[in-house]
Amino acid sequence: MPKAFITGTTGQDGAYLSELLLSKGYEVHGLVRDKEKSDFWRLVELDVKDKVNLVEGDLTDEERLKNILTDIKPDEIYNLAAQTFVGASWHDPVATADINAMGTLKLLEAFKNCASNAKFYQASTSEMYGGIHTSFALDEATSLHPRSPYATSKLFAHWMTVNYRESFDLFSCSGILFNHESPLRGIEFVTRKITDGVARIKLGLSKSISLGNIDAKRDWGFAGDYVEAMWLMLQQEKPEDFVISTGVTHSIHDLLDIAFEEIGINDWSNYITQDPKFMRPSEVKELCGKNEKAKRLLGWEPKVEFKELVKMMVEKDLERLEK
Ligand code: NAP
Ligand code: G4F
Repeated sequence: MPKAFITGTTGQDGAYLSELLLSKGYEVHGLVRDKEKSDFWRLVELDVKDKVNLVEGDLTDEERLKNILTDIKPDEIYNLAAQTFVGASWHDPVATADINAMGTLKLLEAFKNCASNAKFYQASTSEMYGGIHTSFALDEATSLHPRSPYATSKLFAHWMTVNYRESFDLFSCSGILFNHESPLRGIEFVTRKITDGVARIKLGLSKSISLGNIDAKRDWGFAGDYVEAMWLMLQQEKPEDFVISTGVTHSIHDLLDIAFEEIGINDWSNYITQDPKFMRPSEVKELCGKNEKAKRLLGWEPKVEFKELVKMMVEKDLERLEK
């Protein structure tokens, strides 16, 4: 039975990845910050909480990470833990860097010293591109220009993962994943904020949704498809970095159109307000990824399209609130 160690198990991707690996017969060990106080709602919704071996620890605690990897002896390590909210990273850049940059380096050290036969996956991000390019087919060779403390911390972790591969001949690779969403997405991110808000409006629980820059455009895919790509990257002979995206970009206007259509509203303008507190000091205006390498070498393709994704999220939020 192959053994996997996942950090960020309680998060959106950690939950879907746990479900996927369990279905493939893996023994899954998941890092959690507090066995008593952590919120396990995603693992509970997917009915996998009791099937994952929950291990207490923090990505910032190197000694603990070394002890865990020595005990578990995993075949695969997936580093998904992070301070993931871009907006919050301007308010707490130090904690963001401690977790995302230094935390990843500490895990790489634990991997090199205590589990060097394992394969290592790093959760890199399309935020590293910064949305500054005039061509919107961003791939593995495109230059990087992070525009937030979050993206900058992830850039460090990304290059450290490359560096451990090149310096120590370890199997370490990064997935440069574009935005991926699901009914398990955190409520602070714009997709879920909108689908939850729309469901509340439908049920009379709220009158409007307050947003920031609604002209932003993203390449949004389904998280369930993206964790499959993470696993495929670690099944390769050779460690390589891959862009994972749909190749299609949409604006927040498109997202609002589809979400409101689900509750029978065609003109959403009276239901949206804009608040400067949701605007970012430097915005990533547009992202679109070119996933040719993943298609060619991993045989990976996204299955769920944008419209289906938004509908799935609205339906689930309605179901939750009705309960
Ligand atoms: P998420 O839902 O926000 O989950 C983040 C996870 O990190 C949570 O389990 C959280 O645990 C854990 N965590 C935070 N700080 C930690 C620490 N100090 N020690 C241990 N665990 C800690 O994020 P996600 O959307 O699943 O994303 C997974 C990874 O992919 C992240 O690294 C993210 O940056 C990256 N990524 C995401 C996307 C996307 O669109 N979703 C795109 C590109 C890259 P608690 O429950 O204790 O808070
Ligand atoms: O949903 P968002 O907060 O996601 P963002 O910033 O793209 O980051 C997500 O995807 C990254 C991959 O590219 C991950 F690395 C990262 O961890 C995270 O998962 O914002 C999307 C866009 C932004 O341009 C933001 O300014 O939506 C805009 N937006 C407009 N109004 C808003 C809002 N974002 C949020 N969160 N809340 C608003 O009210």
